Amino acid sequence: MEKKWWQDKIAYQVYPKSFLDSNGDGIGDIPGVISKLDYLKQLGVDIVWLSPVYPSPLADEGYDISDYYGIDPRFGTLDDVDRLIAEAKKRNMYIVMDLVVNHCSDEHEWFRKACEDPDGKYGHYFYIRERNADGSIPTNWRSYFGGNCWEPLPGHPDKYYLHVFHKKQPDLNWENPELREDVYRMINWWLDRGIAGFRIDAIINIKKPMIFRDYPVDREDGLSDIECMLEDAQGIGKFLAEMQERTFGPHDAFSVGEVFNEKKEEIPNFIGEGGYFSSMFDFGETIFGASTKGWYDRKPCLPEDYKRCVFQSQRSVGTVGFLSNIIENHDEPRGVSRYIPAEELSARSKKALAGAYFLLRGIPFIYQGQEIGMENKTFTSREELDDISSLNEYDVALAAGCSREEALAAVSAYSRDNARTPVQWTAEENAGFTTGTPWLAVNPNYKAINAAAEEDDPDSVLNFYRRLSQLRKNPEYHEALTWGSLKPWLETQKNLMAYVRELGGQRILVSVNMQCEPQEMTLPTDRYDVILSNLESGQEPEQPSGGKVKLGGWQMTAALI
Ligand code: TEU
Ligand code: CA
Repeated sequence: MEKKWWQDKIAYQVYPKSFLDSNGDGIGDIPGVISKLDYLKQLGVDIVWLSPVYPSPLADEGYDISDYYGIDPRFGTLDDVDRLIAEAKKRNMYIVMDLVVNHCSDEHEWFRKACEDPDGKYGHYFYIRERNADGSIPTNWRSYFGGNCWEPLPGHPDKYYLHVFHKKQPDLNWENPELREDVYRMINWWLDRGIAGFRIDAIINIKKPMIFRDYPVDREDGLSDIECMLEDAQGIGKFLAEMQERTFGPHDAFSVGEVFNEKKEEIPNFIGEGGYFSSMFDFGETIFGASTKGWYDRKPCLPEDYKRCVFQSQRSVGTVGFLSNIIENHDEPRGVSRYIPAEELSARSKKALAGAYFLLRGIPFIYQGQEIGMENKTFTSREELDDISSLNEYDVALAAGCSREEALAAVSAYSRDNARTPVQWTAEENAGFTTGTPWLAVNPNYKAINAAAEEDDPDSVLNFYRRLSQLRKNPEYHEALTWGSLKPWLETQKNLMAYVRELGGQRILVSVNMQCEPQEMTLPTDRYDVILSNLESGQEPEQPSGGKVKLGGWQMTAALI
C-alpha cells in the first residue's frame, strides 16, 4: 500500500463544548483548545479532530449545522480557527474538522428556502414527500432518536420532510447534483483554509433507496428500524468516490468515515488504496451487544467479546487499509467503564485496556479525558441528562415496561452524556474546566481523577498514554507498529488478548491479561525482551521459564520476540 502522511499519526478527539472554557461562560471553546496544544503535543498527539463548532441551534449539540462557513460565537470565531491551525502547524500538528452533510439544521438557509418554495431549487436539496392518499406519513421508518422520520414541512401541511436523526436535522438529498456541488465547494473552502481533513459524520446514511417503502414493524410504535432502509439503499459508492475525487484526493487530506455497516468485500473500496476515505472507525466492539429494542436490552461487552470483535475487524481489514481504533467517543460511554468489569476498574486495568487497543494496526484515536482514565458518570434523574438520544432511550425503556430505576440504569450505562461531562483538568472547583457554571455537570470523581494530579505521578494513566505514544514513535519500533501485520496469539485462551505485530523480521508481542487473576501464556519464541509494561514503578514483569511467562492481574506487556 502506498505510504501516506497520516498513516503513522496519533489522533485526539476534542468535543469542544466540554474541553476547556476560556471565558467563564461555562462552555468550552476554541481558545481553550489552543491553550492545551502543548499538553496534547506532550501526549504524542499529531492530529486533533474537533467535533462541530459551526453555528448551530445545538438541538444535537452541533451536529445540526445552520451555516457551514462559520463558527458559532459560543465556540469562538473564524480568526480563532485560523489561529488554531497556525498554532498547530508550529507544533507539527494537524487540525481535522467534522463534516456533517447527511443533514443540516432546519435553521439552515437551504431549509428555510425549501419551506418557502418546496418546488423551487432548495426544495430539491431535501427529501420532501406528499402525505399518502390515506393521510398517513410517507414511510414507517423510525429515526435514530426515536419517533418516525417524517415531519410536516412548515407552512405546508400536505407535505413532509425526511429526517433520519432529529426533526431539527432534515436529510440532504444527495441524488441532487446541485447539492453535491455545494457540499464539495464547502469542503474545499475549509481544506484551502488549512485544515488537514475531516471526520465524516453519519455518512452511510446519505444513500436512500430509489423507492421509498415500508419495512416490517418491529416495535409497538408501528415503525421499522432505520437499518432496513439502509440495507435497501444501493450504490453509495458513486457519491463517496465523487466526493473523494473532488475534495480529499486533490488536497491529500486525511478523511475518516463514521461507517457502521461495511461489508467485508467493500473494505478495499472504502479504505484501500485510492478508497473513498483514508480510514474509517472500527465500531465492531462499539456495536457489540446492541439490541433493536433499545439500550435497556443491550448485552454488556465482556473482555472475551471485546477481543473477538477487535480481532474480527483487524482480520477483515488486514493490510488493505488503516482502521481508526477507539475505545470511546462523544456518542458512547467511557471505554474503561464499558469494557472493564466494574469491580476490576483501576489505574492498572485502564492502562491495560489502553495498551490493548493503542498498539493495534491502525490509527489510535484518544477521546478527550480518556488519557486520564475518565469514567462514566452516574445519572440519578432524567433531569440530569442533556443528550436527545439518552432522553429518547429513557422513554423507550419506560414504554417497554422498565421501572424508572431500570430505565435510568440503562441510560446511565450507555448515555452519550458520559463522554460529554467536562474534562477534568484539576482538583479545583468544576475540575478547572470553567470559572463559571459548566453547561453539563462535572463528574463528581474529579478530585481523584484529573490531569493535574496525574501529571507528576509516574504510574498515572496519563503517563502511560504518553509512553504508548512514545513507543509508537520510537524509531526502533515505529515501522512495525505502523505498517506491520497483526496476528492474534492464543486467541482462544480466556481473558488473554495477545497479538504479534510483525514487519521485516521484527516481531513485537503485545499481551494483555484481562482479568484480576494472574495467568500463564505460552510464548511463540525463546526471545521475550519487554519494551513496555503497565506495571507500577518498582515492579518488573516476570521472566519466562520453560517457554511460558506469567502475567499478573491486568498486566499489559509489549515485548520483542
Ligand atoms: O452519529 C451517527 C450515529 O449513528 C450515532 O449517533 C448513533 O445513532 C447514536 O450515537 C445513538 O445514540 C453521528 C454523530 O457522531 C452524533 O453525535 C450525531 O448525533 C449524529 O451523527 C447525527 O449527526
Ligand atoms: Ca467559553
